[in-house]
Amino acid sequence: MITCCIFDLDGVLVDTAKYHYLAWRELAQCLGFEFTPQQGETTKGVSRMASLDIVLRAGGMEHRFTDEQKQELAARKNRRYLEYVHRMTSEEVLPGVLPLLAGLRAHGMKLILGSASKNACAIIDRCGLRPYFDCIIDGNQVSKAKPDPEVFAKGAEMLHVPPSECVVFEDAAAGIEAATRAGMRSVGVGDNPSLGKASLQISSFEGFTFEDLLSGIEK
Ligand code: B16
Ligand code: MG
Repeated sequence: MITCCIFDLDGVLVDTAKYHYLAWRELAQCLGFEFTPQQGETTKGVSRMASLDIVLRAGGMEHRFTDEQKQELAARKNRRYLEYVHRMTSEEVLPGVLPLLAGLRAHGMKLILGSASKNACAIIDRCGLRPYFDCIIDGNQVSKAKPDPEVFAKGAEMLHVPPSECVVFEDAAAGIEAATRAGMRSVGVGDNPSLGKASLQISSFEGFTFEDLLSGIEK
């Protein structure tokens, strides 16, 4: 039985990956090197400081900065990223998301947002998504990044739902692993072969309904 759906944010409900990438690329350019779209892919679902390490490694600068300087670089990237976020609107909610969230609520599902992002609240407010969620767990409330199950386990605990009744929607392999380690089923969203370990994989939410979810994960 499924009573609770947990949604990752970036790459599942909205496409903020493009803004993360632009902000990281601008930081890299300021430091004097290029950060390619392929390298940007590897920051998806990864925490801010771990993403900074990926960027610095791409420029051969992983040992150049003190921890304090790295905090300042991450803060600089985040200020730039927030300039993009503050221009977001509900137009940027990905296709099929709103009908699915409304359908899940109509069937009495509890809905949780489970994101690694410390900016998750700003994003869902900008995009009008906050009213759909019973509980929000973001990067400010967890100490261990995915694939650690903390973010999903904490959400289920807050709503007193057993993990076996939860299904997690994720676009990153680390998120699918986190769901499995939390004892939850998962839906991989997107065509990336790295999502193959999910209980069900779908290309997008377009046309995807509560009934499709039930039949897909019970297989
Ligand atoms: P912030 P998710 C993740 O969000 C993003 O996928 C990842 O690219 C980003 O580095 C991370 O949040 C931290 O974001 O810098 O805003 O705290 O996919 O878990 O919703
Ligand atoms: Mg994601």
